[in-house]
Amino acid sequence: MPMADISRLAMLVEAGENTDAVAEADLLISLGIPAKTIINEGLIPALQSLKDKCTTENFQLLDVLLASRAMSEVIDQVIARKLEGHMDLIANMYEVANKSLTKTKTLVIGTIQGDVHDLGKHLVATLSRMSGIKVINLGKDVPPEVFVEAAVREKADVIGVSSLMTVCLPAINEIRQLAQKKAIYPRIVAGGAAVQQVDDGYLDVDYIAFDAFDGINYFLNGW
Ligand code: B12
Repeated sequence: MPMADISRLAMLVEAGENTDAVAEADLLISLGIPAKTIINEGLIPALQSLKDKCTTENFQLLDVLLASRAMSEVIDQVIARKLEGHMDLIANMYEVANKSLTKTKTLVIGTIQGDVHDLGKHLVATLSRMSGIKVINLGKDVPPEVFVEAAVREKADVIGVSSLMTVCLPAINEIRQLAQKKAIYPRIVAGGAAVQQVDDGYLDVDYIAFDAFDGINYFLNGW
């Protein structure tokens, strides 16, 4: 096997080589490369490089789905498995003390209605769970009222909503009003590429997370 290297991991994920990508990530983690580096420098750039294969005019579905599978497998089989229970390594990802991870908060998370992109949301859900947060993952294409029903049922402290599709942004805006009608006042945090282009007032959310780590920092320490 050649020397482990983050750019090789990115290349393998981009090419959809799931088994080799898992092996490469496994090697990187056993060499002590932080999970945050593997995610930010290996996985995210690999998916971003596929953006031209994922437009309305040019949609190379198989390539994008294979890369998506490779990324999910690295998250589930390497990041989640190897870091589980290693609270010092997990705390390092957010630059917080270990004890911040023992606060119990409940997060209801999903991808907004109309949008089926769920890799980013899955990553946030996985890392949040590993960080001691109770996570209720509603999946993708979730209507605003379903976020609110789950938040009522679970007494959620925070609703996390993901959107990569600009056309789906208006539905995020409905969550707060629906929550207030049920007399609940959770924090609402949005993430995903589409929400970066607007402000928190437009979406009526408390916080727009720059990435998964920024969002989880907010869940742990934001209020
Ligand atoms: C993979 C992918 C797909 C896959 C998704 C597979 C899956 N299981 O998720 C498939 C093939 C299904 C797909 C379909 C489509 N896609 Co697509 N897709 C992508 C692609 C290439 C990568 C997205 C990705 O997963 N990145 C990796 C993850 C980990 O990153 P992320 O989601 O940004 O998440 C990070 C942060 O944003 C944050 N985060 C995300 N959510 C949340 C939530 C919270 C609460 C927090 C705190 C943080 C957080 O955490 C993550 C880690 O830091 C992007 C290109 C891009 N630049 O993003 C296009 C892209 C999102 N797709 C696009 C399009 C147009 C489509 C289609 C309409 C294509 C078509 N012809 O039908 C369909 C949409 C169908 C629908 N109704 O949703 C456009 C959207 C354009 C727009 N602005 O609206 C993009 C931007 C590509 C482009 N053309 O530029 N797609």
